[in-house]
Amino acid sequence: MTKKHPVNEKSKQEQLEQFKTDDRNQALTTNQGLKLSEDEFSLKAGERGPTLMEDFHFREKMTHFDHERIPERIVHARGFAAHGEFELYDSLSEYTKAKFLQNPSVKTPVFVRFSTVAGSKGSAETVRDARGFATKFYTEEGNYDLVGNNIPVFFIQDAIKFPDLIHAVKPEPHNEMPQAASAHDTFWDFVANNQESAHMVMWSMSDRAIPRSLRMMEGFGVHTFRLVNAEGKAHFVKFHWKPVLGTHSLVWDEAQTISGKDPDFHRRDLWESIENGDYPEYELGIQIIDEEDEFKFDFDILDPTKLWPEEDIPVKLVGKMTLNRNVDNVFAETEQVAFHPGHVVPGIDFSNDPLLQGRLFSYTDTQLIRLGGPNFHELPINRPVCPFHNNQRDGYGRQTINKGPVSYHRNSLAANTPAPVPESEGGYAHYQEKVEGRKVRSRSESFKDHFSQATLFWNSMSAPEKEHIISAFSFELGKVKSKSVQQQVVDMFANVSTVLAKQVAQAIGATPPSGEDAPVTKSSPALSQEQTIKKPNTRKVAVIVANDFSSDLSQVLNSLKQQGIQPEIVSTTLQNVKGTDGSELEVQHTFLTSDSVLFDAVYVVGSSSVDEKFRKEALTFAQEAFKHFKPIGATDEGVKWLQAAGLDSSPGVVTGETTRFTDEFIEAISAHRHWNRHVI
Ligand code: HDE
Repeated sequence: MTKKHPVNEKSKQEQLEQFKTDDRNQALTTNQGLKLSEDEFSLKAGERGPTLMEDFHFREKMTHFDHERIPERIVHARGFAAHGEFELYDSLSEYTKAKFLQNPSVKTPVFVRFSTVAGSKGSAETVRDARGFATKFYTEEGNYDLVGNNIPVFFIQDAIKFPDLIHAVKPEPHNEMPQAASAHDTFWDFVANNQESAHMVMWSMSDRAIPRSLRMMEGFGVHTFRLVNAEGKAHFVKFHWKPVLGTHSLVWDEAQTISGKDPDFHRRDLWESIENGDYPEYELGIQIIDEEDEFKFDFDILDPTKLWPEEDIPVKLVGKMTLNRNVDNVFAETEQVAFHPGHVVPGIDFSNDPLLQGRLFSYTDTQLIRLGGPNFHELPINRPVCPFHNNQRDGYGRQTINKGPVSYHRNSLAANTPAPVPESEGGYAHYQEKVEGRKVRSRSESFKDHFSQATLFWNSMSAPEKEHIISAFSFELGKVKSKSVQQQVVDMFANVSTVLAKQVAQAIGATPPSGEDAPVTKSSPALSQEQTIKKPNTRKVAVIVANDFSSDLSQVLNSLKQQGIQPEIVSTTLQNVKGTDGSELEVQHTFLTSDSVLFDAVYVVGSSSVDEKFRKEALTFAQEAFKHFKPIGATDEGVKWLQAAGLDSSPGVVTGETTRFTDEFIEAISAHRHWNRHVI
């Protein structure tokens, strides 16, 4: 397990360790184990002559390289993952017999892969998109996968529409643009003509679609599942992950700049946090509905475009997941991990949600092409921690060497083993839901309300959140070329809110709807990020310093660090800066290599011995942070610079003129953003 230490303070020894590979100190060989005497020059007929066919080493090396890539995931291609563990708070035996949910003293190993949905494998990470949040629990009864998203509902109600949705959102096929973006005609054409998407579109136009960090976003199982206890009694359940650091977002302008400045922003943040010992934590929550209450709600609990309002059906926090180990090899682990909503353990079962039912087919199917055959369960990252035995044999990439002649069930030669075991001994038995009906291709009437919960979401947003949603629609539709599609979308979202639709219409030159919104009868405060947990720890602060800085600085920096805040020094060059008292600070970033958008806050210290260029660079940092509503601190010369630029005395701007500078700056950092600031 990694020790707690800032990345930049790693000792030489540790830095060397970082580059350690399993092959260190070994002789270079071919894959057949033949030691090689040369690896830089292919075998030639004469020094300037043609390369020879018999150069088996060249051919092996090149062939392997030529086959290094596997097909990227059709969706969720861009992902990053980490290992960790899950601990239960109290036994859930009342609801489920799943062994890993019985005993709070059991730690279940987990592997979590986060992802964006639309972009290709190399796309930027801070794009506007839903995020995948897929967790593999390696339980003693087999692997359980909770394959969720950071948005609790989905665009469509039936899996058969998934290829259409994804074709619409992916780059348009005639010119392959735009990458990793929904701001184009085909996506919005799909939305307007598939109105079940209204609720999820509200979420994806909201701040939820641009998370600050993978450590600061919620996760949702989305579908209704079933928990079944040892007596065979079932309850409907929805799963939640609640981040211990709260749910926080970027602002859109910042997200777009980060896409260029650091396309790896989210994975870097996750990786560094784990290396620093700031382990990301998420609490597992469950919402439970009794089977008898299935029809008691004004929505259908099988409809994946609906959430269960937390105020009506509380989320019970049942355990905590901690991510505490980075992967050793991204390809072997993150790329080859194969999730599947159908990987369940006894005590967890499905509902008839038609989206879930379709997913239960798709995931194995996709692994067959992506991982090249039916043996992907044998890859180390996918192997259960418990033994597994069956009569499946052979296929591409088979690793197990099955012994003996018997590979069929119902046999006498191997005493009829491996044999099924009864439910009482851990055999999985499907919940015996009574099902009857005609074979139809149609949708239940109870799935036909597409706007009530989209409106609930809108009504639950704070004023800045609403503004962000209006801007997001205006941005996305502003990029749409078809006037007809623009108008169709405005007309569609007038069903959610005429305030929203009118403002978007105004921004894109469409005809606004008439009428007013009905009075608000219901909102769900849990949907707004305004009330989320706010903590200062793990926030990154750019500290802008030059030679001759004041001697008090180390005191401020130490106080920030004590709160778990991470000050990082930014200056003109990477040479250490010296204070007036002779103390020295190591510089981690220059104005060239870094940018305000990569930090949560900016602290301008400066010094009186800097030139105009330095002062301007420092102000660019502060002005950008100001525009993005971020906390800004200033002491020493920095105070004068902010005053001259008119940036002082605004909410969230703390200057050294107050006696409680450090405390107030920490408070400002904890608040994350200062929306009441006047930004032009
Ligand atoms: Fe997926 N989805 N999905 N999905 N999904 C895949 O499986 C699919 C849906 C989700 O990090 C694919 O291994 C269908 C909802 C995540 O490896 C594929 C439908 C939710 C990941 C697939 C959905 C998800 C995937 C592509 C409509 C949230 C990434 C590669 C019925 C609850 C997992 C792969 C990872 C990946 C199919 C809808 C979450 C093609 C048919 C709803 C987090 O099988």
